[in-house]
Amino acid sequence: MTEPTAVLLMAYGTPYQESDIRGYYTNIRHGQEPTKPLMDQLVGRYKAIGLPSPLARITTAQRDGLQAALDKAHPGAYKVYEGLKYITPFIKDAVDRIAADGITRVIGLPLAPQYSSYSSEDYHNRARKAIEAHPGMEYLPVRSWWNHQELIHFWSDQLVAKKDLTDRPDTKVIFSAHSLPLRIIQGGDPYKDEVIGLSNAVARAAGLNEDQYVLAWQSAGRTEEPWIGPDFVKVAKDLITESGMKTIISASIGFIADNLEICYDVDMELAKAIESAGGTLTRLNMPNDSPALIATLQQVVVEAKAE
Ligand code: FEC
Repeated sequence: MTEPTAVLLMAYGTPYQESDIRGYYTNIRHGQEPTKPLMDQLVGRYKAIGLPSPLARITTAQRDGLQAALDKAHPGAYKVYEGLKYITPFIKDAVDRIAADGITRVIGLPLAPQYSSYSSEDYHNRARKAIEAHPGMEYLPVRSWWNHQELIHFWSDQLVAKKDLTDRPDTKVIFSAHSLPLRIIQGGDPYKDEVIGLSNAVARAAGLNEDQYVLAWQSAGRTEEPWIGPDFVKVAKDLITESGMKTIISASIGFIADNLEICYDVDMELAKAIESAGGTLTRLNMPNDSPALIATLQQVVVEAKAE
């Protein structure tokens, strides 16, 4: 039997319990411990959504779903491993397990649909570094996969199902993705263009015209430097108070799972801002471990192996 190909599914990771938060946050901050106000703020956000964040369960379900789909279509050809950036099981742990299983060909697949040097390339760099300890391993990085039809239709199908609402003149769809420090984009990073590409593709597939949607940015970090804007909370408030909108449909197309940024930043912060401005929020479901997301990942893997 030929050797299977490893699929290294790489995700952000999330603290499993309150005592994990400091270490996790320190890892995100490149080894710099958070100050007490920053810690209090983050602990408060996690407590508000309830620990652990659903992200932990969903990442594992995505791994299991992808493994099952690949087993069905290509029995014995792929073995899927989960490796996280900021908490266990780390990307390095997954690479060590791949090596222990005697597999030498690794497809690196970040669970972030759009490429950015901050997220995607950092996943790949961590994987490449871990692989250096295992001579003879071949690494096949997946750059980005936002333009897969299954993913586009996952989002557009939900908008089509809400056509009665989207067609109303007082409804606006806000597509959003995680903001990034402006310096990353000014350095030539394609992230912003890929997010714009996905929002336009979803809008087109849903039959929306340009007046029916806007793109905004969410969840900017707590740092001094400027981040990509406009922020989706301000955009939503302005749409209601200045443009007469009554319903905001939020589609966080930059993410693929219910996580802190969805359960807190959208479901609590954005919802509260919209409500206090006198409007109503409708939030589209996230891909999570849906058949559409699993089919997308499966196709990405098969294409990566064929390249
Ligand atoms: O626990 C959970 O459910 C949430 C996990 C989580 C995901 C996530 C995704 C992305 N982030 C991206 C960029 C940045 C930049 C900074 C930053 C900071 C944080 C903090 C937490 C956090 N992120 Fe995150 N992000 C998640 C969680 N993120 C917690 C620290 C507190 C805060 O600032 O809110 C700023 C730090 C730095 O300068 O390095 C930048 C991007 C994504 C989407 C792509 C991906 O998933 O890799 C981009 C999920």
